Amino acid sequence: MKLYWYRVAPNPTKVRLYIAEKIAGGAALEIEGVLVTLPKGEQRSPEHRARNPFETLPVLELDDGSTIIESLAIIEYLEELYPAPPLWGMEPRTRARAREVERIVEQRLLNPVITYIHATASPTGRPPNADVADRAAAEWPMALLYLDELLADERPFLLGEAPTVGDCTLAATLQFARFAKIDLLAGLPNLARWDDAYRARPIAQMVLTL
Ligand SMILES: N[C@@H](CCC(=O)N[C@@H](CS)C(=O)NCC(=O)O)C(=O)O
Repeated sequence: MKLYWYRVAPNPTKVRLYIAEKIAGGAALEIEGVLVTLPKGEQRSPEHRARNPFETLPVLELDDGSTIIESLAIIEYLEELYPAPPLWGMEPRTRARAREVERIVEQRLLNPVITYIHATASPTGRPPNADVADRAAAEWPMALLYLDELLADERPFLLGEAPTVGDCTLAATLQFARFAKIDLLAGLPNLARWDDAYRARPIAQMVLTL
């Protein structure tokens, strides 16, 4: 299998963190990484469009040449192939909670952060739009407060003692915010502690560069 990715871009980073967590937990995942340089527009090349008509990353290419073009679908596919260690948890209720928290991180935090960054100083050259940026920035404080409260009992990961996919999505989001010099963590001590601890882990350091 091949994973097409670019550094710091949050959706590929989420998948790369997921893969790193799985390998660290003993999964025999063998995936070759292939860089697609987003600022140069390589995602719009005919080769990449053949992999993914939406011109985005990540893309997982299987050995038969077919592709999976949504980050969460890639994660679900790999999780079914390599169930151990379980990155959604073990029990149905835990798995539902892990999926719920991951959706909150992606939809209420990552997506507005991406929208804001592309509407202010887009790394891939999209035009600025102050109204879009303002609306996006109004969306994320509630998610940040929710996560800060979730982490108030000093648990090491969002769901407790072991990482789940939401931790990968959150770390990818906070790295992208750092790249754009947006301080999301002011006044959120629990989230700031989670961020420091997550980034200090060797697994995270294999993937995160900021
Ligand atoms: N819903 C998709 C979103 C993919 C996406 O938008 N990826 C960004 C990088 S984080 C991208 O490739 N953008 C290309 C561009 O801006 O031209 C997923 O979760 O995989």
